[in-house]
Amino acid sequence: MNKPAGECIDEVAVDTMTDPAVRAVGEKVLSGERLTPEDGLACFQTKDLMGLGRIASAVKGSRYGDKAFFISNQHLNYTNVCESRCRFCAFHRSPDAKDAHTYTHEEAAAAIAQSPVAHLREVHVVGGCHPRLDLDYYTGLLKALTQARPGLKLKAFTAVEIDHMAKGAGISSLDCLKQLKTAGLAAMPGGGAEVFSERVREALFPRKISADRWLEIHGEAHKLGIGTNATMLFGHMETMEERVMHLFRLRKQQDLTKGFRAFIPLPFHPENTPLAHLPGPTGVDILKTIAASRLILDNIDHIKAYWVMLGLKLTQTALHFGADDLEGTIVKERIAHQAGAATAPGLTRTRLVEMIQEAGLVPEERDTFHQSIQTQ
Ligand code: V47
Repeated sequence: MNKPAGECIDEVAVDTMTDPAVRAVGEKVLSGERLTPEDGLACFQTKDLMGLGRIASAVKGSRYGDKAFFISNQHLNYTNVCESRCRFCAFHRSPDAKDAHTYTHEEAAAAIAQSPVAHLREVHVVGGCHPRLDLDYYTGLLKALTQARPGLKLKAFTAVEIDHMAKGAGISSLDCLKQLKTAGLAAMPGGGAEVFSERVREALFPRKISADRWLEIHGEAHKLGIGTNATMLFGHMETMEERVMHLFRLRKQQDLTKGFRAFIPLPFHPENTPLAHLPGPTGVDILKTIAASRLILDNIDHIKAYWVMLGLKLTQTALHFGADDLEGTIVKERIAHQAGAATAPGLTRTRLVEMIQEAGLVPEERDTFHQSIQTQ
């Protein structure tokens, strides 16, 4: 499926691009040359949004043509209790907060058994770093969910949660991943990466694992055959150089362990956080970040435009700026909504299909492993 970008991009009129740095990026992409961090920075700094978008869209087109992918899935946040207390997060609660919740296995299984999604393929399972849950809770949760709907795939637990549960159990993260895999872990989501900068970590998420540790755990998962995703939370206090560094660290990790399936840029939502005075990123910034991700991450197949955080209209636009995937039906999203996301908590499969068609593209349903599913 993956043709060299040059085969599809040759009709992109590189010589009409107004920014010489973007033109140089286009020429490199055409000739199959990898971008440098300086090229990456030029993608973020350019005023030629349309030129950048045309290159990224052509690369997407060279891989997937007119297709855009989605999945019938449900998000499940088993707990909002979290001892990390990151400053960008409106989701976490202390254990004694009135609206703190932690699902029993039975409650989690019931939520999935009663899912409104007709052909549910995947559950995306994430929570906080709860001080009192043990490893049996996590393995039991995976088993209970699998029993609730046999055949379901579980994309569960960020590297942050894996580090937390391994420490609690006094075992290595590798052993922890092995036990989770045996209990039903099929894939890992990309959350918790935030932005790979010690400066920003110290200011916003000092209790969370470092970039090195996040990458190490994903590398371990890849070696066990567990595919993972990656994210970048952007539009708060990070610099463009830090974004570029984040993307290049992911590219380097992927060269080594090859297990990242998708990258999801997450635009910062400030409401109900200690950073509520910040405006969050603009639409132009979001589109540039999607396009730059597609171009820098030449070794990660899928770029998701996460409709929950982008809004439906910008998501449709992002599909023409290098993104090829929308995430899914979701049912009830909490993390972004607590931080002010104005989208619906979930979308029907029909609405996802319509959204893609309205954008002039061809919807293709996929599974957790990005394999296409024949739709009825
Ligand atoms: O880990 C937290 C981020 C992530 C805010 O892998 C925020 O398929 C914006 O990772 N504004 C959760 N972002 C979402 C996530 C995700 C979503 C969909 C698909 C996948 C996947 C992964 O959201 C957190 C954190 O990095 N986040 N607070 C906020 N105020």
